Amino acid sequence: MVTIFSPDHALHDAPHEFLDGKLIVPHEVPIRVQMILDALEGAGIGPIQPPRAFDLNPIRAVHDDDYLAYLALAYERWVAAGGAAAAVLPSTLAVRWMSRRSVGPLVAPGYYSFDLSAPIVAGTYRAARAAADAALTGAALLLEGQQLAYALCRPPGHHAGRDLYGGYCYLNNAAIAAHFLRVGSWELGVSKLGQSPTPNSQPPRRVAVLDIDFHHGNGTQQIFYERDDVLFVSIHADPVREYPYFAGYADECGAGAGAGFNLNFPLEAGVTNARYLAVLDQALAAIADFAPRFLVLSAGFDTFGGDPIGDFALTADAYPLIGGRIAMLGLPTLVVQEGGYALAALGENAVGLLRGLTKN
Ligand code: SP5
Ligand code: ZN
Repeated sequence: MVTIFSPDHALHDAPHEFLDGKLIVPHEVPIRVQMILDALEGAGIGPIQPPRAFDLNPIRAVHDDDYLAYLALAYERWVAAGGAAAAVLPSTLAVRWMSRRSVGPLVAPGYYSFDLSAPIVAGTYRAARAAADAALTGAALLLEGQQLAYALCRPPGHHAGRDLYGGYCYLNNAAIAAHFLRVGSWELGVSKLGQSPTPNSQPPRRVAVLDIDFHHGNGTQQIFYERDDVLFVSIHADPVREYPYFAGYADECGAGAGAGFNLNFPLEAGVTNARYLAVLDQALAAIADFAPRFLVLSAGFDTFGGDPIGDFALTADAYPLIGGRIAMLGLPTLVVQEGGYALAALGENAVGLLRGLTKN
């Protein structure tokens, strides 16, 4: 089992986030991944490697060019136009009947984001690129024959849509990796893989994304909503009561060719280990039916009972069991780090999940 990690994550360090009208200390902080890294090293769970450097092509396959160009220069342009040096946060959001494109330096944040929890600082884009590179490196390792890789990504990604950031997420690491696994390296013009590509005549390499973060992966859902070659399955807090509120309901099943290839399991507060595992079994049965060639696991530990923004009741014992059940699919699996904010528990929970995944 290889872990892919870049110290460049620390370039993204938000000064604050808005929550319920309060400017608060951010939940999504650099020490999160340091806690996990320390625990992995302590557990001797396998090598930790830096990501390979990918060009923009595999990211452009998932995110719009204008969005990427915005993210790359958002902070400098914001500051030059008189925005607060602390971070980019919009004043006016594009919503429903007022969603015309307007992308001046102080206004573009409102066009390209959907909440006030994802400030952009000087190093945000570089950190997000490093996280996407970590996910892509993990995907490349699976394409090269590895059975399990862990992309220790930060910032996380599953709330980021094709052209929309929010929920601490800017680039959708899991979606970028899933699409890369789906199409292979050759279509993306990436020649760095140490293996000749599988010919296109081979059967389609369908990919499943299983999202076990506490929050619905609204960005990943959007990206694959009309596709039948990438199945998206998410187990999460019912959006009736929890973020992201406006997506993640059970009747969101996919559209067009993607009808039937999006599966949401919204859950009540107080979910226990036993309850979670029973729902996980239903999710895994759907994935097994789909018969993918690869699995991408969007892994958040905000399902833990002690998480400051979650309301499930999972204990540390749950994560090895969750990993063990997922491993029973027998699929080459890329674990992509998403949320989880109970700092002191993150290391144990990550090690637990990975230990479960490496059994049988
Ligand atoms: C990647 C990720 O986990 N992003 C989550 C972003 C959530 N931001 C809004 C959190 C709303 C918290 N509501 C507090 C409820 C306290 N029980
Ligand atoms: Zn989350």
